[in-house]
Amino acid sequence: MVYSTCLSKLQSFILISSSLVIFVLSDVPRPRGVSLSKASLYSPTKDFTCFDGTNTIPFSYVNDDYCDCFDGSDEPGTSACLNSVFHCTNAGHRPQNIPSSRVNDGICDCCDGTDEYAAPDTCSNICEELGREARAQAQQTAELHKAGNSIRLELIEKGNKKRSEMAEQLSQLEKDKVDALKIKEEKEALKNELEAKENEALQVYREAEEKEKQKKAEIEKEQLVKEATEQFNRFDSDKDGILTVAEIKVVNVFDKNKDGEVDQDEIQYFFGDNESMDKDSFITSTWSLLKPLLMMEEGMFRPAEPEEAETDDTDIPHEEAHDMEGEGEEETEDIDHHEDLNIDDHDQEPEQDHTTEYDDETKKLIEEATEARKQFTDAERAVREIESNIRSIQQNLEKDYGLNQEYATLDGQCLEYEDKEYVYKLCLFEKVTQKSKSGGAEVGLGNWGEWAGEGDNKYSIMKYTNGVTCWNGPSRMTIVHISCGLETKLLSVTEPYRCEYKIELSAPVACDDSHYLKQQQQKESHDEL
Ligand code: MAN
Repeated sequence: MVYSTCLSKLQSFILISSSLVIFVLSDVPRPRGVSLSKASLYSPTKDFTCFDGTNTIPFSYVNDDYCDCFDGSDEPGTSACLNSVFHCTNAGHRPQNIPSSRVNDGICDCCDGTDEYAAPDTCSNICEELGREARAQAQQTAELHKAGNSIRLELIEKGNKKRSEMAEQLSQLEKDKVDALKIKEEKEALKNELEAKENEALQVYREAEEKEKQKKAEIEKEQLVKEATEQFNRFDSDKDGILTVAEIKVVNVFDKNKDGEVDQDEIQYFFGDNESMDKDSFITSTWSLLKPLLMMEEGMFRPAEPEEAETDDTDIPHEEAHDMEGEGEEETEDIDHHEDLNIDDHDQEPEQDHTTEYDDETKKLIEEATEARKQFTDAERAVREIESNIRSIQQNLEKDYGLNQEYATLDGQCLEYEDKEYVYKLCLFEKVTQKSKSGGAEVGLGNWGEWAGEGDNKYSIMKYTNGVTCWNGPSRMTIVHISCGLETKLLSVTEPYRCEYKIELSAPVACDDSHYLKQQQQKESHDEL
């Protein structure tokens, strides 16, 4: 410990001659590693106070290769403090600040070589050469900005023109909308009036049709009662007006499963829990169960003449009919008889529908109302179209196209970029997409979101968000960095993080001459510090 302290002091002594005593060659004498702007803080005639105010030391301790200040401000020209900064003047090029830890480390950090003063032969001063190259480069960039800026000025002019045209269109559309709404109202009133007349005329037909329908239903009902009654009378063999279990047991149509007898399940099916059934109950409940069976078994049947039906009922006793089951002639006769009983005339009468022939007056009213409906629909569509145009112009006018509307004419312009795997498409202020070269659907990498640059550089970064959701992850999004270039084109597309894409876009619109000059000046004055 003592040894190391002694060694450190010895080193300090050796270095004092080269660090403290030797002031840098410039107008203002200052310790090594100190910038012009901080020179006044190091006065050889006074004690030195650390920048953070935590310690005051004799001036001879400055650059003595021993760290006395927590902030490293006493050792700008040595590597004694971890956190101090060495300033190289770099005459002929840009001044530079480097961490003092790099002082005398055998590597040339400053182009003037001053960071390696312990071995002066290590580095040669290449600042003039570098400065020349940098100035040529800066000149080129300035020229690019100048040329780009003139295109940008044209874009500004076009952008402003486009905006004022849109504003004009908008006010014209607002006027058109007022007119279109008026027409719509008129057409609606006319439609209502003509529809009322049409309705009144059609009402007569509707009532007639309704009456016809009712009549038909009544006939059908009567028919049903008639055929059910006929069958009831046939099965009611003792003609007492009551159908009993005994009476149906001998009629084979009640033998649903055709096993040769009408069993308990079948009786239950047709009679429910009743032992007998009067005619009304037969008509309302049993007939609907029986009729399909009769029709299936015996084909379509139509009502027989009352006399014939009477004859049938008396001529064919049920017992006999049952006994003769499967015996051909009688059975056939029975079937024939029922085939004749074609009571279902439903299909034979065409349905009364709206094919009704209307009288000429009604026809004229329908035509007029139809035309009025069409005109109203057209008027409605016209209003909707105007409203949709208004909305889209308003959306455009609300968009931020830059401080001078310089981006306005680029809205909707699409640019493509291909890499090995994908074709990327950026439609400015709309969306970004990606399409695999090996096929498949287009994948949305984001929709226009906002400007995302900071401060004065707001309009140099675009953000497109809410793209297609990444598998097991968030929605895809794209950041577009815009730099000055004479052509509007995509320079690169990368995916620095999964489903987060970065596009480099060069465009004259980003060549803002005055902004560039301002930035350059700021940089230069910062470098001087
Ligand atoms: C697709 C492409 C890629 C993306 C993956 C994520 O293959 O959109 O860019 O990284 O999906 O699963």
